[in-house]
Formats: sequence, structure tokens, C-alpha cells
Amino acid sequence: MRFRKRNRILIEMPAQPASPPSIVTLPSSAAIDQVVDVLRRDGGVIIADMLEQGVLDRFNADLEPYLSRVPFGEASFTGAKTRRCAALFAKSMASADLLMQPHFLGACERILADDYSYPTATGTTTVKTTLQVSVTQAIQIWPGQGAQPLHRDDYLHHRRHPGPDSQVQVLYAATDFTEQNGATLVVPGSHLWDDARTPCLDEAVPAVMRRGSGLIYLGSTYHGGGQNRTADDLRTAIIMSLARGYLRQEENQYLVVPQDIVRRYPLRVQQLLGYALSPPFCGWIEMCDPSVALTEADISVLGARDLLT
Ligand SMILES: O=C(O)CCC(=O)C(=O)O
Ligand SMILES: [Fe+2]
Repeated sequence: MRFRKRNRILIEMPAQPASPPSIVTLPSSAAIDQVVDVLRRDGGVIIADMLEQGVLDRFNADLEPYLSRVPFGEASFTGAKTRRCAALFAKSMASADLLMQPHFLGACERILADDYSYPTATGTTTVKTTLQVSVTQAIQIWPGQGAQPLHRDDYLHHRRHPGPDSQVQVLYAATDFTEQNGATLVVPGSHLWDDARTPCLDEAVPAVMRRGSGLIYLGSTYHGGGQNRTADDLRTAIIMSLARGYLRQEENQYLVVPQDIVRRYPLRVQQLLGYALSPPFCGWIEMCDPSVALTEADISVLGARDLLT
């Protein structure tokens, strides 16, 4: 609040009108650094044309038999006019392309993969935080669905704000996203708010984008599905998130993706699905790297490895 002294009376000046909040859209040629700069400043950023249309066609065709059969959700968070289908890595091999998209993966690595040092007998060892898939879900918002309550996805990891992020999401537009059909609502800058402040709907802006584009946003950014005010326009999103490897996955990838299917993915995707140790020693089986579950016939007598060096 600013005051001006006039005739010795203090007159309250109207607050400067805040610049209208918006979500920046970067072209697909944007560098990872640029994506990360905007994410750190605004908490979310749209990248135009993140996915090739052919990849999206393959993914949508694989998912259609599930999405067309799954019942609507419940009245509030999941949505009585919303269809949700998870376990995407079990349902479409094209999930790998969505996960390995360079802007998403690159931004996650920059934001989540910290160095961590601990003392050892011979000095100090430094390891890097690994990433793991946390949630995968297609979300189809039908006409008549109201706006989802605004929320932070990182509630699941008991985060306090502001603070380091535990996970980062990408939300791809599998159909065009319009203000009318329920484009995701994002509250720019809300990742910097403390826990006492909660958003109002009029602080949220719709992530309007065309099919194939995507919204990357931090786990600490307030957001929610928008209201679908159209008569016949379904809005479909595909969400994936990557979390720090030493936390629990939101969706239990070990139980929803059968190992036979995991084996068909490239090594890096297997690791991101959780078949990798989070150093120094989180997630082992028989004190070995958990990838042995995919390669060894009998894991019961492998012998312990010295994981803490
Ligand atoms: O459907 C959307 O646009 C967002 C959904 C969402 O944020 C959630 O279910 O956590
Ligand atoms: Fe969410």
C-alpha cells in the first residue's frame, strides 16, 4: 500500500494494477534452460507441439478400448463427468515417447536431480538424486463437468511451501484444450506461496493449447481441471510425473506394469519405472540393484553388494 501526503491528510493510493497472470508458451525449439527458467519463475510453462501427432495417434488408439469402457469418477476430485485411465505403461508402448520427451525429461533432471553428499570412512561421497515415474493417467473431461478443486499435486509427499519440489508433471493435450472445454487451470507463481495462502478461481488461468502441446508444471503449483461448458467437445489430457527416486511413487508402477511388459521397454525407461537403485541404498532387492528382477532367473541367492561406499 502506498500513501501520498496532501494537505497533511494521508490519502490511500489505489494499488498498482497487477500485471495479468498468464502462462508462457514456448516453441518446441526452446532450450531446456529457457524451460527451466520459466518453470522456476511461474511454476508452469506450455511447450507448443511437444509430441509428434503420429505418436499421439498411436497412444490414443492403444488407450481407446480402456478409456471408452472406464466409468465416470466421483462427484468432487475425480469428477462425475470425467473418465480416468491410469497404468499407461501397461496399456501403450508409446508411453515411452511421452516419458522421454526431451523438454520434460530435461526440466525434471535440472529441477529434481540434486547432488547429495554424505561422510564415509575414506572421505565424502556425492551421489545424484535419481528420477522415477510417479503417476501416469489419461483424463477425459466431458461436457457438464465442473472445475476440479485447485490443488497442489505434491500434497502426496507431505511438502511444506515454499521449498524444494518433490515431483514435476507434464500434462499433454491429447485433444485441443480450449477455455470452453476444460483446459487445465493454473495459478502462475503459486509455487512460491506459503502454506497459509490458498488460491481463488479468478487467480487461475486456462492452459489453452493445441493437440500435441503440453503443460509442464511443478508439484507445488496450484492447478486443477477446468469446467467443460461445451455441448459435445471432450477434453483429453495425458499426465505423467517424475519424482525424486527416494520418495514413494504416487501410482504403484511395480504393481500396475507387469514385468514382462517392463522388459520390452528400453533400459532408461525401465530405470525410470523404478528398476534402478536410488543411491546410496534405497530400493534394493537382496542388497542388489533392483534391475536384477528383470534379468536374473533366481534372485533369492544373489549375495549382498556393498551399496554404501
Ligand atoms: O485434468 C486436468 O486438467 C488436471 C487434473 C489434475 O490436476 C489431477 O487430477 O491431479
Ligand atoms: Fe493435479
